Amino acid sequence: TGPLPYSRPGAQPAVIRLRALLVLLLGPALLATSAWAVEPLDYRVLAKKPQERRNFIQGLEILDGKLYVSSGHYGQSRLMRYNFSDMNLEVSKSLNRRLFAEGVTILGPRLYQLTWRERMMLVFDRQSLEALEWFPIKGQGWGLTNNGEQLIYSDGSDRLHFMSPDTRSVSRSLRVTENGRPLDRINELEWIDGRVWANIWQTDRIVVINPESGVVEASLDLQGLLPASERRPDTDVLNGIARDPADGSIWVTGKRWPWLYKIEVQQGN
Ligand code: DDQ
Ligand code: CA
Repeated sequence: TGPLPYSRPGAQPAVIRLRALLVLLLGPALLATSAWAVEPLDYRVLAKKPQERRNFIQGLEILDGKLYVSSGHYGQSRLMRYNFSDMNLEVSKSLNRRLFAEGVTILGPRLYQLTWRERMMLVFDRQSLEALEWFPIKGQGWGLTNNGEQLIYSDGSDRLHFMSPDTRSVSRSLRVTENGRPLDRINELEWIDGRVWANIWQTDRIVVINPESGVVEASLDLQGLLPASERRPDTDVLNGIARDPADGSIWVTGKRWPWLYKIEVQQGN
């Protein structure tokens, strides 16, 4: 018996080359149908609460029965705390008129509020909301949330930055992709069940991002949530996501919207 044809010297590299070619050609196609597949989500409105229309919502968070709102625009930027059950405004702090307020989140004993082009992170005492200090950040400040350990912020690009509140330096920057392509204009954020939910600026869409891979795993289209009849000339885009840790409910709103909506999200088709 002679040698098998494919064990002839020189034949094996050709087989390997063919296999490499197949992986190269089929790999992306396989990824596109599995790892990259964006699951469409559906929603149902369960409840709504009236909201001050003047609030240009840039950050939204709920903790211990309180709703924290960061409202933007130069000369109008504020940090507010409402008693969430009756929406009674408890604290309202006006920022310096040169600051444009962005995302807000509470981690440990501090509340953090981002500013937009000023690239400053403002630090407040969580209880008293007394301003304590500020520190500079890399890039613009857009959305802000936390995963219990790190602050996570967006800067208007396709990146999410992870920052320890102790070191105050970015330890990891994650590129967000949808169907394999960069997804930019990532705005308000919320950490929900191990994922980052994000508003995409100037769209009615919320995406669900895997915080390890940066892959958009699901997408929720909220077009039509605020009916045309309730819009005014100054009504701006969908922005603001908050999960109430008390019951896991999810609340969304927009810039100068009259309502906060409690939504239930299900798999779509
Ligand atoms: N951002 O929230 C998407 C980061 C910024 C929104 C800014 C919209 C109003 C612009 C007014 C600019 C005044 C110089
Ligand atoms: Ca939020």
